[in-house]
Amino acid sequence: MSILDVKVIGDYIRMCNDGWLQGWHERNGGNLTYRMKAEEVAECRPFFREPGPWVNMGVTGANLAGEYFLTTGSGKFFRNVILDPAHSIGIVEINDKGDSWRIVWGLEGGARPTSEFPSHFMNHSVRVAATDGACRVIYHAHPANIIAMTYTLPLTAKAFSRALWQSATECPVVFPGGVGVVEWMVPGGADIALATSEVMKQFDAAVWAHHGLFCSGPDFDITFGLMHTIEKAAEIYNLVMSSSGGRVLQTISDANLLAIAEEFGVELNKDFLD
Ligand code: 2HA
Ligand code: ZN
Repeated sequence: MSILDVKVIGDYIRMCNDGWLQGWHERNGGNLTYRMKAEEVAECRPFFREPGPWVNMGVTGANLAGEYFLTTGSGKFFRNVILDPAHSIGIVEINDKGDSWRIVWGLEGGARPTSEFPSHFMNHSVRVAATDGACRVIYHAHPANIIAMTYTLPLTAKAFSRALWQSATECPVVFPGGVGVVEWMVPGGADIALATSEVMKQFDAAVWAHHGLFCSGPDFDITFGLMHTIEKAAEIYNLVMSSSGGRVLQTISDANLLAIAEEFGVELNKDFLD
């Protein structure tokens, strides 16, 4: 028995590899964090090592004190996670103030949690609050089509939510609240972490202009599915715009969107209807 036989570790590694296979993780692009359940921590604890030192994050999430997170490593390649988990990913414990982490498993050879750990951590903090504790996964990737859209559309939640909803009929069902947008910022620090977490108070997905996408959810399937659905819609949007030169003959109307929401019993964000 090894920690790699624990189900949640296998599921996490599978999600990393699925993202790699989608082409969303060139080089060291993207990062994935998962807030572990108490029983999952208990299953993994026999494999923990002497914890490393506490490292301050520059941000605080008091509601995450004492939690354990699975995280990808800074500078690590998603492509290598499946081959070498112990060097590519790890488990960190959060201190009782909710402002520092320490490594208890993995990230071997002096590795550290993802450079975007502050953004992930703040997003976890606001999504846990917004979902009554249901949110466990924060996923950041670099899918080409959603990034491309940030060059051609106004950087507003309304513009992106409408364009994506109208690009595929399933979209208003999968993300009826729409998606948020964060203007271009330097990645990796506390500023972009705070700006993104403001957006994530309202949305379960946030576009980072000219960079990528953050998605959140209660489990790996739902969160990966949200990333996949948004990127597929973005691909359709770009195909339509590039093949038509912007001369769209017909689209999914606001009345159509409302009809979908009614049929599927979801609450569409009315702020984004005309
Ligand atoms: O880890 O994706 O945003 C590389 C990144 C930073
Ligand atoms: Zn990134």
